[in-house]
Amino acid sequence: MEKKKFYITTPIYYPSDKLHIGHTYCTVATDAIARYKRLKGFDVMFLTGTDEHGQKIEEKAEEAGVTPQQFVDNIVTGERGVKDLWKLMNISNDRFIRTTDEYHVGAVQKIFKKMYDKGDIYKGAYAGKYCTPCESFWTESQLVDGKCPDCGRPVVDAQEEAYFFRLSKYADRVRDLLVNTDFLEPKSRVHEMVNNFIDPGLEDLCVSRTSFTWGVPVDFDPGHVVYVWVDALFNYTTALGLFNDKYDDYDEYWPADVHIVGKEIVRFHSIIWPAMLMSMDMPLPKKVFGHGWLLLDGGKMSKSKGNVVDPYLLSEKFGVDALRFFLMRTFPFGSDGNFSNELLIQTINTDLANTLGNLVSRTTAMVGKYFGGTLPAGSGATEDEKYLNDVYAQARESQSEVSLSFNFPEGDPVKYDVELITTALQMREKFEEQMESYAPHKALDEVFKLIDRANKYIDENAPWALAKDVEANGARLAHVLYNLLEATRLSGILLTPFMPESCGKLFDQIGAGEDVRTWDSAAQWGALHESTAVTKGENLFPRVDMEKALEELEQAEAAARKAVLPPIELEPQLTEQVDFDTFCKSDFRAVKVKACEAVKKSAKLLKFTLDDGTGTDRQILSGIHAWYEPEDLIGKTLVAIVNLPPRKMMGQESCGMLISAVHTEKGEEKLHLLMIDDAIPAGAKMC
Ligand code: ME8
Repeated sequence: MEKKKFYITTPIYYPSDKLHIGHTYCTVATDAIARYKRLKGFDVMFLTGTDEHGQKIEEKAEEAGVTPQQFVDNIVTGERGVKDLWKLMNISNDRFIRTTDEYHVGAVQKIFKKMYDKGDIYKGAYAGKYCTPCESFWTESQLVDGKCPDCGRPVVDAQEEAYFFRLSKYADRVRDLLVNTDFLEPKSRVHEMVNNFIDPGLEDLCVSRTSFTWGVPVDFDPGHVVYVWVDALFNYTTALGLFNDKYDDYDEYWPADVHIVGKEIVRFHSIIWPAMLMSMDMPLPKKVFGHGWLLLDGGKMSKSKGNVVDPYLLSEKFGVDALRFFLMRTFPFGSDGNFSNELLIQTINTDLANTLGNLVSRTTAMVGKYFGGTLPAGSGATEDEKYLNDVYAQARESQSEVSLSFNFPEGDPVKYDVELITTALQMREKFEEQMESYAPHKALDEVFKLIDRANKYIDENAPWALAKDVEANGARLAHVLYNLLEATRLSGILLTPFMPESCGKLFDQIGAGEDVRTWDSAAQWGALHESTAVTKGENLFPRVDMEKALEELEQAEAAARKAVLPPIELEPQLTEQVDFDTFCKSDFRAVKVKACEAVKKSAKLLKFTLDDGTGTDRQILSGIHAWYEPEDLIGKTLVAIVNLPPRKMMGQESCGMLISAVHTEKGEEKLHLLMIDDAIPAGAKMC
């Protein structure tokens, strides 16, 4: 039977900076969904890539003194670039598109021409605002406090001859799509789009630029480049072969089943994208899912704020799977979530080390200790348990509810077996329901219900007590351990999309072969061969020492921050001019340090007793203790401004100010007192 197709995409990322944990979140989520669909037997096409054109890239390249192509090549294919990151994170994309790929460029030109020929793209003049970092056009009324409504940064005036797309023509159809179908989810995003963008009136969209060149040239009008979002959005179709010979599976996979995108680009995907597809008479994607942001200290991560979290650092420290798991387990996919290193370590320790890791290591250790690694024949599912399995299988088939009631005498251990097994037999369906609603965090909750139940089952059955009398309890002990292996296997199958590598190791440890790692077998209790060889291997999820790890992370993050900081930063020069007479009113003199001591209770202040040539000592306080020890300054000749009004600091008077040179080096403030030739007498005037 031919497999059902499933086409899923991530946004294509701007290689204007190295990617951070927010991008990783989006890609890992898409990967987990793609892997889940493959597990279910779908023929999946998973596309990701990079969106390499636009003014922002052109400007960044210029700053770096390289060509735009060299600039993006470095970030996409260079060491620790985008491709390296997805490899490290075990992303299973089937295809990777770069919008600078020739086949894509040619296809975008044809697409642009087709919409132009249809009359949906026309020439006009653009006058408005442009946010370069977001590559977004805005009207005056859309600005918030005169700034970009998406990122809050300043916008620039953009005035140029441009082509426009008749977005307004498609407003009603797009509105209908959003309001009356499940095209856009979560639903909260629909209200946002309709209320903020469609109902106030959709204006035609500027779709070409002439003020820079880094883009797809409009082939019938040299000087114009296609607006980067038009170029970018069509990647989802050119990567399948639309208008190019590079690929040939457009008919197989288009329309996409889902585009996974971050909330700030929902507008492009749910309004502009369907409108352009309508113009092209192409089928619309079935769904756009707008996920939330990972925030840091309540705000969006951004390179310019210097608060990005490096996925390389975290995966090197805690392992790729632990990071993947954390991202999916902790943050509800449709909402924003606050990232913190503490939360990451807490999740690793609670869910992975204490809960899942404990189940695996205790179970495999006990099979080893009590049975030499192989359970005896007859320890597998009982006839009653097989019956239970069939009841649930039939209910799934007929889509009906199972209603069974049991009445176990107090202390009957079969009660524990039945509770464990019924939890397990319901898990896959509940998991599936959540995954199909794009709620991976809730899907994981379902798996952890079984893992928690299994850990409780260990305590209820106390295998160590059963082992004291193997003669009498050996069969029960073996059955208890078999049930634990089964619970581990079933959980492992559903955790595989999230932690592919660790789950492979988990299966190896419990002796689960390929035939019992499948989606079908995730709903079959008793499928694990009872005489399988179990080995207690490496600890799959080691516990993390929170305090130590936080300290190490802080150091590593500080070092990484320093590495990207400019080596030397200088205060900008003042542009406001002072007239000569005003300047001459400042009296700078050579002063000699007679005594110097730290001011009590102050970490910063040093108190100087200075010879200023007048015959009377001058006292100046200066906040420079971070850079100088008092004894090192005695006898030095410095420069002071002596006609500032006296002021009190920490209860002591300061008459003047010592002059220093300041700059910032790798983010650290540096200060040097101005020291002059000792041959210069105290009191000499500087002019
Ligand atoms: O938008 N938390 O590229 P991009 C969660 N080139 N997601 C985040 C995030 C965070 N802190 N920061 C970024 C673009 N993202 C376009 C896409 S598609 C045709 C073109 C997500 O590199 C962001 O929400 O700026 C977006 O979905 C994705 O990373 C790419 O962002």
